[in-house]
Amino acid sequence: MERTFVMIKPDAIQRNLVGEVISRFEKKGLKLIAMKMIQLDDNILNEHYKHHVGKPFFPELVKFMKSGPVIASVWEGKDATTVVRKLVGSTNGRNAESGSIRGDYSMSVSKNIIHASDSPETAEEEISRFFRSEEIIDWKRELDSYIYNKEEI
Ligand code: IDP
Ligand code: MG
Repeated sequence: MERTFVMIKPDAIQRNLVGEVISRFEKKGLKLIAMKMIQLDDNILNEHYKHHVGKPFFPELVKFMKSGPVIASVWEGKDATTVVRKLVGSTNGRNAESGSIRGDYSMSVSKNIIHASDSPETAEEEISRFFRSEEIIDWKRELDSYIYNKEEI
């Protein structure tokens, strides 16, 4: 089953939206297989946002992402990356579709609640950046037969 990486950003933690965000993934039927609260530093942010290094907003992005803890998590499901990106919505909260997490909770292009991997390849890279293999739990979910049909599992 595909795995994807999700990080709840400092703005969501400050705004008490952690439960709300996690709840959306749970209710959709994604399976939580790893989670921890961490304080990011320059090293990991330079790596995680390497495609944005040098852009005008990069220093502000790093400052924001270090302003408080984040919650890193791994979710498993069929086509998990695509499904999660859809639930998250587009980058700018003001343009994000209503019903998506950013569309419902963000007014900003930067303070946008959540990070989610943009492809299955990026997801694997991000998962190994933030989690050791023993922190990821391969547990059996009894409800799976109500969430997927036989061909989908
Ligand atoms: P994504 O989070 O939707 O994948 P990316 O383009 O990968 O968007 O950008 C990573 C993060 O950098 C965004 O979530 C946002 O916090 C920040 N960011 C992106 N574009 C801008 C911008 O134009 N101004 C300020 N911050 C930005
Ligand atoms: Mg991105």
